[in-house]
Amino acid sequence: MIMRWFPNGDDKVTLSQIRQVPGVSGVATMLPFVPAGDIWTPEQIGSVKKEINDAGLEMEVIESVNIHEDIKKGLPSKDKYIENYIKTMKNLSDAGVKCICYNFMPVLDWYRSDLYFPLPDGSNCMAYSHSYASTLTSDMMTKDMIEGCNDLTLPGWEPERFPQMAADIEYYNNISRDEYFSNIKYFLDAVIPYAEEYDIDFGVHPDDPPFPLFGLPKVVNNAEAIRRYLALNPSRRNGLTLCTGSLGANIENDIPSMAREFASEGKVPFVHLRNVRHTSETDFHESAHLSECGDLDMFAIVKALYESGFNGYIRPDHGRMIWGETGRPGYGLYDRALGSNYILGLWEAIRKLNT
Ligand code: DNO
Repeated sequence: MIMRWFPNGDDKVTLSQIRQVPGVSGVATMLPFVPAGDIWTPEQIGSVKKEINDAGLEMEVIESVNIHEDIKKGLPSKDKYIENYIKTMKNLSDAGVKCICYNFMPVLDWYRSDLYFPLPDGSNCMAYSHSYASTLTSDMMTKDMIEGCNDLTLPGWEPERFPQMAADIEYYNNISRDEYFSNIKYFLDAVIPYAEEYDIDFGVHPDDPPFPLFGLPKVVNNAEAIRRYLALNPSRRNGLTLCTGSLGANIENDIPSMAREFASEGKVPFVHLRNVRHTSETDFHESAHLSECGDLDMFAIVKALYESGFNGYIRPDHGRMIWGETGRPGYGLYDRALGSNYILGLWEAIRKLNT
């Protein structure tokens, strides 16, 4: 069990607080100040690792090493960025990293239409309205997210992305989904042999939300798309970050069955566990992790993982903001701490009932 944490003073939650959450042994982190496409140097990695290890925690998971847009677009400059990516993998492996979470979403990483949606219990959480999102331009969307971020960087909304966003959207509107998948395959075939050599599992993160915006292709949004993605390169290292909230936003996705299918193939190195409550077929708000607080059956998901021999990393995903806490939306301490211990409780009960 790990928790997400951002280095360089860019997190209100401290490593010593995380260390005190029972059962949490490490963090998933990243170097937010290194632009996508640049090499993460051993010195940069080493100094974050030292800080984490000094706090008594492990740094075995990186979320994310972002992929340069030229790779996603399949431009000739992609090879240079892929070469840099492989060097970063080597440097991370030398520092003991075992898992890289990344995504292949074009232009946008994730989006919510409300970062502070009020719940009846007085807490707040993030929410999504598809009809609202569909009225936005990329500039309006960026403005919403930046204004809501509480002066902390929002992962996936790094300022370097903004200037060319509108042009990028247009670019992707002019390539087919098949072409996009061939760009993914090109990337995977280049990096996965190194993942094997460096002992690193790759976990692609699903599209979040799983519904199309700005006409951009969706790549990892249901079981069929995941099967297609994993088949692009058959290595076990080409895996999935099973994000229950992202996939669960589509009510047609059966998350326990996806967990069972992909974890039993050994293709799930990393799980993001969170719950969502739908207010319509496409609209939802995030919720406390407990099954009864949302639409996902956390017991069924954890049971499917357990029974499929899952032995990767889990982190509690986006929690609510509770008890007056302020900070990066989705990434407060308290609700994620509650969530992690609920999940660990489910795991313990299932394990003991099975042994
Ligand atoms: C949002 C996160 C995503 C995720 C990336 C992985 O809160 O779940 O930003 O980290 O998509 O590359």
